[in-house]
This record gives sequence, C-alpha cells and structure tokens, in this order.
Amino acid sequence: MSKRYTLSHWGLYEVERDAAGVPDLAPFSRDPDPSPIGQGQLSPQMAALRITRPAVRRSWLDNAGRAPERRGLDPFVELEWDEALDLAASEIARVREQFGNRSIFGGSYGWSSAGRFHHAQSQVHRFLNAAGGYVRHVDSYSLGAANVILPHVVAPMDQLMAEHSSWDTLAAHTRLFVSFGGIPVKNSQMNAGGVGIHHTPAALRTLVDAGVRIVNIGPVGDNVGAISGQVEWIPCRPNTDTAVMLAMAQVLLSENLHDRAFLERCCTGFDRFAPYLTGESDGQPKTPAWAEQISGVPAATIARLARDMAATRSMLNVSWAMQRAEHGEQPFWMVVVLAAMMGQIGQPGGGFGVGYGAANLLGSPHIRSKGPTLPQGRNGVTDFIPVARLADMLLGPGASFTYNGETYQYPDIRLVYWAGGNPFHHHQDLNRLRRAWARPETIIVNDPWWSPAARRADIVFPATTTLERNDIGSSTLEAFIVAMRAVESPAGSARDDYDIFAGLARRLGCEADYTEGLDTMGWLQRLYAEARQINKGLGIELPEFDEFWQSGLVDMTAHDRPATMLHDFVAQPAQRPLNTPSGRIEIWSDRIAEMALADCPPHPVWLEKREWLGSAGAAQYPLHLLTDQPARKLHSQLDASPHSMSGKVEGREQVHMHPSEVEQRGLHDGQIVEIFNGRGRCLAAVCANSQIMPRVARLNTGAWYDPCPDTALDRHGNPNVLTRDIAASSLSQGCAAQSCLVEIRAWEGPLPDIEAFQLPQRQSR
Ligand SMILES: Nc1nc2c(c(=O)[nH]1)N[C@H]1C(S)=C(S)[C@@H](COP(=O)(O)OP(=O)(O)OC[C@H]3O[C@@H](n4cnc5c(=O)[nH]c(N)nc54)[C@H](O)[C@@H]3O)O[C@H]1N2
Ligand SMILES: Nc1nc2c(c(=O)[nH]1)N[C@H]1C(S)=C(S)[C@@H](COP(=O)(O)OP(=O)(O)OC[C@H]3O[C@@H](n4cnc5c(=O)[nH]c(N)nc54)[C@H](O)[C@@H]3O)O[C@H]1N2
Ligand SMILES: [Mo]
Repeated sequence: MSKRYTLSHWGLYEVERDAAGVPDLAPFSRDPDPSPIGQGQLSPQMAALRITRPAVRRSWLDNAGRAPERRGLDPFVELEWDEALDLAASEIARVREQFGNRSIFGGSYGWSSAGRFHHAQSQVHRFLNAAGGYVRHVDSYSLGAANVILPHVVAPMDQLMAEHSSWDTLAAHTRLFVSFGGIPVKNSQMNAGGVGIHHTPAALRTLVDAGVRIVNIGPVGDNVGAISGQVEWIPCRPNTDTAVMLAMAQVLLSENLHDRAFLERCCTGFDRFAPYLTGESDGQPKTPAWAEQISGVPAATIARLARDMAATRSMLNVSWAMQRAEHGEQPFWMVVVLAAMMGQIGQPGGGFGVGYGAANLLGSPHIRSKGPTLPQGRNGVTDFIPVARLADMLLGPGASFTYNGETYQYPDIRLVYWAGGNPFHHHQDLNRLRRAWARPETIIVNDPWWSPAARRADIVFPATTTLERNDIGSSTLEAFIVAMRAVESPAGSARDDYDIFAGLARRLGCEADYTEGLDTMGWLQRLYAEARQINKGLGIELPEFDEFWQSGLVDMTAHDRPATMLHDFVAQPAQRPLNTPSGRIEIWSDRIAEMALADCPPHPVWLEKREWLGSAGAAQYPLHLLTDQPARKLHSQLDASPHSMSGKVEGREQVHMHPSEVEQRGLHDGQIVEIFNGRGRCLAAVCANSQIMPRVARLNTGAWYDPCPDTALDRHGNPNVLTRDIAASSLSQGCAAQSCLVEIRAWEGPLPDIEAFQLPQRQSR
C-alpha cells in the first residue's frame, strides 16, 4: 500500500499505525530538519481540551440582557446540534434584518489549520458572503506595515517573497550577509499551509561552510539558530534599525561609495533624499555618531560595516518583527534604499531580503506553483478594517480612520463570527480588547479546542481538526501537494467547519450558494482540477485526481531553480518596469507625499517613537519588551502539548533578560516574576541570557490567555496584556506589538494556579 501523509504548518508527516491501528506521525523521510512541533497534534493533553458538543453561554441563552461583560466568566450550556444551529441561524437572521450585513464582523483573522479546503477563514468568509456579506479585514498581523509600504516603493510583499533570492544563490555568490533582526531559524519551522522540506538550517550551515561572513544587528544575539555562535552580533536598541541604516547610507554618500549609475537607471528620487542624509534639509547630518546616540551601536562599527558592505557582494536582510512596530514602514523602505545605493539589487547574492528565516518559503528553491483555493464568493458589504484595528472598531463605531491615503469609517458591529483564529492570542492590549469584546450583542466561534477565544464566545461550535477530515495540502513555494486523508474519526460530536456552515446556510436559505451541491470529496476534486489546469499554464503537469489521491503526494522538486530577486527588472528597467508609479524603485514617493502623513513622510526617515528606550516613559518602565514568535509552538496552537510545556517553568513562559538586569533587580534564574506596565501585568519565569542586550526583555507569544477573574493578572505569561494597541502609522494601521516598555519585579504573593487548560464549566439544559 502506498504511504499516507498529512500536512501541517509545521511540516509533512507520514502516518503510521501500530498493530491496534492507533495512528502515529513520523517526520517526512526526505526532510533533513523536521520540526517536532507537529507531533503534538496527537497528544492526549490537546485531546483533553477538545470541545465535544455545541455550547451556549448561560446568560446569553437566558437572554436576561445577555450580560456581554460576562463573556469568559459564565458557564456554558451544552445543546444538541440542531438546537444550537437553529439558535445561531435565527440570531444571524435577526441581526441582518435589524442592522444589515454591515453590522456583522467576519474578519476572523487567524492561521487555523493547514489544508486548503477546510481553511476555516475561507469557509467563514464564503458562508457570510452567501448570507449577504460581512465586514472584512485587510492585511495581516504578520506584515501590516510591509504590505502597504512596499508596493509604493518597489513591489508587493507577495511578489518579493515569490521572487526571493534562493539560499543556493546566496551560498554561491554572497560574501557578506547583514541581517537586521537575525535569521530566526525557529520561525522557519513554519509555512502557512504547510512545509514539505525544511530548508533554512541546512542553508545556514552551507553559508558558514562557504565562508560567508554573517552579521546580526539587533537587540538579540541568539536568533540565528545553531550557527548563532559563528555570527558577529552587533547589539542595537529595538526600533532603531532605521537610524543605523540611514547612517550607513550617509557613509556611502559622503565617501562616494554609492552606485550612481544604478540610482540613475533603476530608481527615482535620490536627489530629494540625499539632502536629508547630509542634513541640508533639516540641519541634522545622519552621521554614524548621530545614529550611535539613538541605537547604541558604536559609530565606528556602523562606518566600518558600511564600507565592508560596499566592497563586496552583500545581502541585506530585515526581520518581519521590526515592521510590527511603531513606524514599521521605515526599516523596510530604508533597507530597499540602502541596497539600491549599493547597486547590487538584481545581482546574484546581492541586494535585499525581506525576512530570511521568518518562514520556510523565504529563500525556497522551489517554483511558485498554484495550489487549490476555495473561492469565497462576492461580498455584499464594502466596509473593511485593517486587521489590527479590531478593538478600535468595536469601541468606536462611526469613528474615522485612514488607510493607505484614504479615509474610512468604522461600522457599528452587532455580531462577530470567528473561525480559525484566536484574537486573545493575536491582539495587543488584551485588557482593552476585553472591553471591546463586551460590545457586540453576539459572538459565535468555531474551534476544535476550548481556546481562549472559544471560552469568550456566546455560541461555540466544535470543529474537527485537520487529522479528522479529508483535505488537500499545499503552500506557495513548497514542492509538494499532499492528499491529506483523514487519520482518525472526529472527537465527540465535532463537525467540519464546512458542515457547520452548510447547516447554518440551509437555515438561512442560502445553502445552494454555499455548497453548490458538493460534498467534501466533490469539492476536493473540483479544486484539484482547477489547480491542475492553472499549473499546466505554468508548465507543471499534475496527475489526475484519482492517481494523486492514491499516491498521497505530488512531487514538484524537478522544477527547482536558483532565483535572484528583481533580476528581470534590473536587467531591463525600461522594458520590465516595476508596478510603482514611476516604474522604478521609489526613494521618494509622490503618492505618499500627497497623503501628507506626519508619521510616514515621502522618503524613509528616523522618527521619534512613543515607547522606546529613548522616550520619557523609559524612566518608569525601563525595559523594552520584545514579544517574538514561540520556538515550541505556532502562536497559541498546541500550547498544552508536551513539547510546548517543556519550554515553560512552573507552567509559565520564560522571560529572557541580560544577567545584569536580573542581578540589578535581585532576581535569580527560574524565579517567577511579574512583568508590568500601565496596561497590564503577567507572570513569567526569569531566564538570564547574555544574548539579550541590557535594557531589553524577551517574552515569546503563545501562552493561552489566563487572567485572574478578579485582578486581570495573567498567570501564564501572555505578553499581549502588556503590548500597546496602536498602529504602526496612519498609512498602514499595521500591528505595532514590538513597541512596548515594561518593568519586572519579583512576584511576592502565593503562586496562583493556571486555569487556561482547565475546561470551562459546562451544564446541560
Ligand atoms: N505581541 C505580539 N502579538 C502578536 C505577534 C507578535 O509578534 N507579538 N504576532 C502576530 C502574528 S504575526 C500573527 S500571524 C498572529 C497569529 O494569531 P492567530 O493566527 O490568531 O493564532 P493561532 O494560535 O494560530 O490561532 C488559530 C486558532 O485556530 C484554531 N483552529 C485550528 N484549526 C482549526 C480548524 O480547523 N477550524 C477552526 N474553526 N479553528 C481551528 C486554533 O484552535 C486557534 O485557536 O499573532 C499576532 N500577535
Ligand atoms: N516556531 C514558530 N515559527 C513561526 C511562528 C510561530 O508562532 N512559531 N509564526 C509565524 C508567523 S505567523 C510569522 S508572521 C513569522 C514572524 O517572523 P518574525 O517577525 O521574523 O518573528 P519574531 O520571532 O517575532 O522576530 C524575529 C526577530 O526579530 C527580532 N526583533 C524584534 N524587534 C526588533 C527590532 O526592532 N530590531 C531588530 N533588529 N530586531 C528585532 C526579535 O528579537 C526576533 O529575534 O514567524 C512564523 N514562524
Ligand atoms: Mo504572522
């Protein structure tokens, strides 16, 4: 019999069974660096957290004012499917009739699970479209600022990622790799939609063996995985990378090391930017000494590195995290400008990268194929929000906001439907979100587990997991399309998101629009056939569906090719122009100038921030808190699995700080501390780490939100009780989680138990 596979964001696994038929997941035999995270999918600890029956919050069901402020506190009443679906459908119908589809928020951001048909966000969007439409979101928490700024400057982020120079090209040509924000190998365990072969660890070993000099500029030194020790680390204060890059640019200009011919041929606006570097426009030359004051990086180090970069084939890289910050557009725009001044864009191994390490797809050797995608239908509502403005919308109906140069209004939301995301993981300032979450009349959530979001809903539908249904797995720049045949049967009475929405659509009279008369296998065959057709146009032959379904995998590695980002444009800028207004790289943007935004001027600049180590607030809260992606899980997913739990101390996440900061506060390794600021407090365990620069603390995201009911103290280590809910800028309105100050002190009281993994109270009718 041919092998069976399942694909997850963490990797491809081979499904094995023991004599009794109990399944186990073994890493894909062709993956040199498999991730252990995905094996937690079958852990009993996660199984214990399953939602097994539809459930409705007590006060909502009793209808005594519904007590929306009691979301997360009330017990749930378990109902039969038909009764729960009837309730939800008539509530959707009521809200739609009384307030219109504009009052339904179905933004429903989140990664949910791999598998392209049962992609929860696509399913909820398709269902709400069939029901007349909903308020949607644009952009992502991942890349809010980058997604909006880069099309003005060079090209959309998606295009840059698809063209990203591949690791093999770097190994052959790059001599100096300078990364702002490391190359977070822990993050390359993932790809949205799934990973076939993990490339990054091996690629970095190859770079080191090839003698490539790697420099890591940033607050953290251990974020280049196993090779961190072989990398030059230049500590730099958080949120100040743009100042360092500006100073490098100033050195290139003043020493005449910039490539005038490239700037002339492929760019526009350098003449309007240069006076800012020299200080002619604002009286402040952007010298290395100036940047040292801001960033803490010695002036001589900046100047020397700029000269080294100009003298050899250099790749400049930025981590995604630094654009998840106030003025997050600036470092991404500035890295393009700096690379343009060096004139190596489009040359093999030179130019810039937009996030090597952030996910497996960056630097992939594989061709960009087209996987199956579920069509979402047409939305009858035009209102939208930039994704990270969720709490602003719920708290401020009618208020206006700007986005990419236009002004819009927040709609008045009465009903929220969430499937496949966890806002109590992803949103900033969770105490503020709790106030916002108490505004809508009804919140419906589909989730397989009693996640923090499910616990804060009024109606909860138990969804199946990836392992419990048939699906097709694939992801951009991965080489495999995977037949994901169900591995086990559904827990309790869980149903596929598709079946939940089909049940609601039937009651709302739009079932035919939603299902088009197809069952799951019917959809898989249709989506596969469509993908097969599109891939044919790309020169990729896929087998017939039946052959694919039997064999388990389509392997496209024969199409692998070395890639150099923007090669075609640079070779023929006039014939192959960019999609920017000028067709060139825009160092100055007329379009952004027209928007007249104080927090995003028409060329890259250093701007003072509200919360950083140079701000007044640093006297009271002297540590800059970085909240990076967790190494042992994906966001909040699988948090209770053994692999995730083994990274905690006394059940709490670890906060990393420089030993001098630990000592100064009279703390010791492993001690439980309270991290706090004016917005919130959480507990965590101290980890002294000399690879974190002084005045910085690092607490990864992902701990299931666990506030004490009376004090709101988060007992588990969820950093989003501390982060600030502001936008990167009025251009992008992107997430700015990385601009946050805190203080840390010993926890003196008795240690409260963690309740995040205890099931909420459930009653029967
Ligand atoms: N402070 C801070 N905050 C951040 C970030 C940061 O760097 N710092 N990063 C941000 C980023 S980049 C991101 S992408 C977000 C991630 O935020 P999310 O994507 O919201 O986080 P996940 O934990 O992946 O949430 C997925 C949810 O889907 C559920 N789920 C899984 N499979 C299924 C399914 O088949 N059906 C249904 N209905 N549900 C399912 C899971 O139980 C889980 O609750 O967080 C953001 N938040
Ligand atoms: N294991 C795992 N992998 C993941 C995810 C996960 O949850 N778990 N999530 C996935 C998702 S959705 C995304 S969007 C990507 C995110 O990928 P990234 O945004 O790249 O991830 P982070 O881990 O938040 O940050 C990367 C590094 O940037 C550094 N950094 C933060 N602020 C600054 C700064 O101001 N300057 C400099 N120089 N460095 C800074 C941090 O210290 C960290 O080491 O990761 C993906 N990969
Ligand atoms: Mo993300």
